[in-house]
Amino acid sequence: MTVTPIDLDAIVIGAGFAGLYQLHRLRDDLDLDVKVLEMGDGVGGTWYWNRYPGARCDSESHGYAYFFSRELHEAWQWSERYPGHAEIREYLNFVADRLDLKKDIRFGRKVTGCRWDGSRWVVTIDGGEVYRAPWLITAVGCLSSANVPEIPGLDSFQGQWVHTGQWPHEGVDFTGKKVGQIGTGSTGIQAAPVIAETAGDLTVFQRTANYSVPARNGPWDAEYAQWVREHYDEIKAMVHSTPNAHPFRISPNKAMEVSDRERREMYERAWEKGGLRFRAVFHDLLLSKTSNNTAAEFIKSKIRQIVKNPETARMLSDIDHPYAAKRPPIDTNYFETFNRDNVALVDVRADPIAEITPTGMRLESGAEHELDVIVFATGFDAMTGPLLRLGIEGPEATLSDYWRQGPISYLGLAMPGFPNLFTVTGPGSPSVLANMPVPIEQHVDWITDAIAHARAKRIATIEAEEDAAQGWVDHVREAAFATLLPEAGHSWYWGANVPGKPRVFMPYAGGMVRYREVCDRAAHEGYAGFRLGQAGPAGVLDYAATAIDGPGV
Ligand code: NA7
Repeated sequence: MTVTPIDLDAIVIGAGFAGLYQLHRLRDDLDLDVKVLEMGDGVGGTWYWNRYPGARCDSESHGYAYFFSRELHEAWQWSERYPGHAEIREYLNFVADRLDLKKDIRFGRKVTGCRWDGSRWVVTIDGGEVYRAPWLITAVGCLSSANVPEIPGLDSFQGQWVHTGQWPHEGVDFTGKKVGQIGTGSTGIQAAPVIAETAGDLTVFQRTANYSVPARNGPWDAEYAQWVREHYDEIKAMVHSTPNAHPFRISPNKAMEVSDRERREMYERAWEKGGLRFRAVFHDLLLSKTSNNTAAEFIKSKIRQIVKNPETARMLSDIDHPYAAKRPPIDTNYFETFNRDNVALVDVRADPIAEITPTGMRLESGAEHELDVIVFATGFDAMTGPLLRLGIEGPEATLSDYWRQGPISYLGLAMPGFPNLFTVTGPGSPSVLANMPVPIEQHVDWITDAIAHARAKRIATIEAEEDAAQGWVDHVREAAFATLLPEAGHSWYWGANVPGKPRVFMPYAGGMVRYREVCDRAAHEGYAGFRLGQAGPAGVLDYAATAIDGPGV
């Protein structure tokens, strides 16, 4: 079979927040011929796939949006304090329609390989299509590669099993069923209360107990919506000036600088206010173990107050890491759910899962749990997983070979040995430690400027230098070790949730403000840390489409 490749100026992979904005910038500002290749049948990225019960963003709505356009901001109104998954898809569809983006998105395209042919990227699609372009930008998100643990016997299970990150669009009917949920991260903590409402029985299998703070979600009243519309500049300035890019300030106070009583009252107020703001009550919660202990103990005492069964309360509050050293969840009635008659908690650290049987689950002790549905709220092969599954091959090595000992990237944006490939929110960027749309916009703007620079100066290739990338990897590590984040060694920030994955702290913990400055400096210094290759006489930017052999030859 002969395939005629589709030649473009740039290819973007993924149609979530990042891919949509990248398409807009390259097409509408640089006038490039660009297509987005998207595996799903609609826009949304992470939110296209994560449709599990209770799926909702932990960032507050007014900060979880694009800030590049006042007009878009004023034309959209969120309905609740935190946006639910369906409303986020509505928002992204609204943006895509307003900017007329969908005509340049190819849906249902699963990328199977990306190979540099000497002057451009050749991207192959499951089914045979081939796209080629000198610029390739991955906008595949950090949490899009579902992690289903390899538990023996899963194939034999006669009931239904689902992963929260690949939730069936038609939903799952739990009515009257015996449901087992594995996992108590942010996802499991959101899902369990909603599943429990219709399930016959819900058993939550907990390996690591987790902190959680009430989200205090609720509808926005018209007055608040009006305030948000009228304060675009202030909200934008706020998300651009806080280290975590959320629309609230982190207190300058240290936890041990106030009296015990004051501290307790401040935590109480933050608990009532709810959400990730709890972490912002003191600025040193992730810097001082003593300070962190005060927050940890406060939350544990709340768990013990809420949960009536003392043994269940003990298991839920037996938490082994500092507060917020793993991604801190927020919830709606998570701990309260364990007071329901139809909900049970099982400690699978004390008694690990041995196998899945045709009718349920068996633990190492021999205890059997009969189940109709198993929900894997077991997280993702985060940050590197979505990139590695693209089959990226540079001139000298594949990305999986290059990252065998862990991800190496300069600024989380580009890798040595992979010219003209940019990764939005790649490993080494602040991404998941920040309110995602803000770093996404910053990355996309930076990448767009770099491509504009290259085109203006007839630069054919931009490639991160090895020294710069190694230096950045060291800096990312240092930034993490300046905090308590490394103390949760089993978190996905470390890749520890996927067996065999190298243990490297992946996101940049130095904060968005500092990160933005570093990126801007590199650009202002003529893309310091990048090797810039000049175009040959023909120029890399114009070449005719030629037929190449596709699969099946
Ligand atoms: P997480 O945070 O990775 O949580 C996954 C949960 O699943 C966590 O409780 C794990 O326990 C548990 N898990 C994973 N594998 C197993 C096995 N084999 N047996 C028992 N328990 C297991 O993923 P989420 O989807 O909740 O959240 C991901 C991010 O999405 C979140 O941080 C936000 O940024 C949004 P463990 O802790 O590893 O012992």
